[in-house]
Amino acid sequence: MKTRQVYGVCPHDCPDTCGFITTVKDGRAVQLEADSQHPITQGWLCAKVRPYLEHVYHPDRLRYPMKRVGAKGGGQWARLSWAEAMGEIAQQWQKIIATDGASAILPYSYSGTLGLVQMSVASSRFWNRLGASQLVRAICGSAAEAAVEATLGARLSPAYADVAYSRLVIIWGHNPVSTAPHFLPHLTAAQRDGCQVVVIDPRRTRTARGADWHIAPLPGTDGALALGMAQVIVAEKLHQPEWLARHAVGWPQFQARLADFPPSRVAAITGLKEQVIVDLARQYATTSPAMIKIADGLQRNLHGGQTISAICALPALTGQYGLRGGGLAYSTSGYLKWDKAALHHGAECPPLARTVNMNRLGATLMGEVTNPSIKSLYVFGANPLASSPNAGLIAQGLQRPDLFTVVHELFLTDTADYADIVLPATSQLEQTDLHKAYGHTYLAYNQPAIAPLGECKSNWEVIGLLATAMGFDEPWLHQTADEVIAEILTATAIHNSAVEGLTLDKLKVEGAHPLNIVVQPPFVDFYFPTPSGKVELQTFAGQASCLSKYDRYDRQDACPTEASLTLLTGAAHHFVSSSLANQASLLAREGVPFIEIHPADAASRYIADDDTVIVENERGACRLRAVVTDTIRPGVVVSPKGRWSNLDPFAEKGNRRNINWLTSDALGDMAGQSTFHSTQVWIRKAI
Ligand SMILES: Nc1nc2c(c(=O)[nH]1)N[C@H]1C(S)=C(S)[C@@H](COP(=O)(O)OP(=O)(O)OC[C@H]3O[C@@H](n4cnc5c(=O)[nH]c(N)nc54)[C@H](O)[C@@H]3O)O[C@H]1N2
Ligand SMILES: Nc1nc2c(c(=O)[nH]1)N[C@H]1C(S)=C(S)[C@@H](COP(=O)(O)OP(=O)(O)OC[C@H]3O[C@@H](n4cnc5c(=O)[nH]c(N)nc54)[C@H](O)[C@@H]3O)O[C@H]1N2
Ligand code: SF4
Ligand SMILES: [Mo]
Repeated sequence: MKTRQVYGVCPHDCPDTCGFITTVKDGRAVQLEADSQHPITQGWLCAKVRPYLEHVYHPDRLRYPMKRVGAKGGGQWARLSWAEAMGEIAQQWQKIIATDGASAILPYSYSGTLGLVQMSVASSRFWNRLGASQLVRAICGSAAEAAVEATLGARLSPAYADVAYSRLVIIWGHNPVSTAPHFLPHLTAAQRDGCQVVVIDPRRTRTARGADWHIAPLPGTDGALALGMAQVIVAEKLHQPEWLARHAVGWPQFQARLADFPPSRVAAITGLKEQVIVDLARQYATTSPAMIKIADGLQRNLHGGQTISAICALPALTGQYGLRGGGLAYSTSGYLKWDKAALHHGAECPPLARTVNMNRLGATLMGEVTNPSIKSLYVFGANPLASSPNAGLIAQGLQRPDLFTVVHELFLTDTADYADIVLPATSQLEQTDLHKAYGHTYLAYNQPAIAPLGECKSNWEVIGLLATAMGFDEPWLHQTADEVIAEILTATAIHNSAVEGLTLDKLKVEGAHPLNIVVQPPFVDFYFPTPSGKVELQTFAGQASCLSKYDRYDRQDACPTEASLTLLTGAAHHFVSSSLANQASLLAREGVPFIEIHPADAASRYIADDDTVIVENERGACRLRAVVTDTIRPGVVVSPKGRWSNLDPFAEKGNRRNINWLTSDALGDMAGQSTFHSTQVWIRKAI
């Protein structure tokens, strides 16, 4: 018997990007364990990924290409060879290109894997060469990314371990116990050493349960809360005018805005007591180092951009940027930007085609996008019918008889159900990739541990086949994954010292490798890579910012009307978006799809714990199990994202839905941001 151990990387959309080691016996993966040497993973994996082999060897894995027979969504399939599948796709696309042009083809991909090859390169090169519509990738954190980059110049973030220096941590609209678990040991150690932890979240999350102080504002009002804090800090002269004069621009304009945000008004907007706003402002301004830690759930609303830009101003006000244990912790993505020319080969492609915002998929398919309208959709590494907003409209779009849909997937997901052709995808154990992280600064190579199951192929292999089928012979569409990695590493090293010396050969040798980062903690040299070299508290060209008028805070979408409730749909503890949400052991732990409701809101609707309820609004309706709990503030209901409607236990009631049948597909105030959390719903007991 031959046994070997193979280093791999968790591909999921999670800032921790853990290292794991797979034991392979006679070609079969028999054990998957955390890499005990990985500085972030530290020998343990989260509850979601511990049973990863159940995911890899799930009996429902797709193993060969298939073609729809019968009606769309009818569940009838016929097996195809890869050659037949490619032939059919190329034939359909040639026809579409001849009549409508290549921009009638829309590739839709997102976060199934975060790898350099299987995500970034597979979603750009070929599609640019084809001239397909460009997908605006704004479903997750585009407003925060834009606001942080405009204010600070780059997404740079302290190491998890730096929290050991913090005396105060404000975890703002972020739930790291579920969504960044390897931050937690550092946080609890700091807390044991006397660091105060404040969590700001409309619900008492797993993270809030461990905090010293939990503050629960109305959703979507955090920008006003930040400006209210700033108003108190300045009124009480707790700010750092010299720091601001030296290291910030836009301070006079920012200060002028604060007159609109006295605690009395902010209390009315946020639903918090005035004293809470004043106390929080004082504690923040008088404790140092003080870290504000955010992620993306906080900004998935109509004013996400304004919110994050107001929050980014606070560490400038108090001179916290550049202090170890202070400043803003958001994302480490800015330490390593891959060389764009090597990534995309854009200069060798036709001019980029028009853009389509992924949050508007349903509307796009149903007529919002014309000249040409979308005639073919190619989905990979994404499950839009389960994970994208206003899913009912997406379902309608996917049923259009004139839409040719191809889905490259590991499973027959909600989206794959409506495909014309389904292609089987490899799991992370069956493919090669390179992973940087957005929560830390280690780079790691994912070795394939086992041969592809059945006829499964990786995203990049399929791109090569599609390129051949379409007659594209550019060598950069036909490299191996290793060749892609080597090319991009070499090109990037020329202008980014972070990867200096990190060659493919070196990366292939066991585990994670640290990037060469000289400026730590971020901004310790007070250089901010903005146009001015300073923190920019400005109105960003044509976009919302902390200097915009907060007219929208005047109680529109943020606050429920008397009968409606604001719906929050953040991360489920046991899934990553809809990935893994078909795995029996994880489904058992997460339970029947549920919605949490405050006892007062439940009582006034005659809803008892465990009742089946109908949640509805103008976009759609969905059946869920009610969980009556005081862990959320009145006026707000919570139902975690990720459920597959094709596994809906209420399906026999004609449901076959998930919560995204109700969520908003409006765009936010910055960077085309999704607005899942700007959703109002009504709830009644199902009879
Ligand atoms: N277990 C698990 N981990 C995940 C994921 C998952 O699905 N499951 N998803 C991954 C992905 S794709 C991402 S982007 C990250 C997201 O990571 P997080 O941002 O930490 O996760 P979310 O649950 O989306 O949002 C965090 C919190 O924001 C709160 N919130 C929502 N609106 C508001 C608001 O207006 N104000 C305030 N103060 N709080 C608000 C929600 O109640 C929620 O508890 O997590 C990643 N990790
Ligand atoms: N209601 C609500 N919905 C949300 C959110 C919310 O807060 N509320 N959050 C949003 C956020 S933050 C995000 S990031 C999105 C995520 O949305 P998506 O990016 O659509 O992520 P998933 O739903 O996990 O679907 C990923 C799919 O990729 C497949 N996959 C995995 N690896 C591979 C691979 O190597 N190749 C191929 N071809 N397929 C692969 C998986 O099987 C899975 O079906 O969801 C969003 N949805
Ligand atoms: S989901 Fe996150 S915490 Fe879990 S194994 Fe993957 S990277 Fe680590
Ligand atoms: Mo996300």
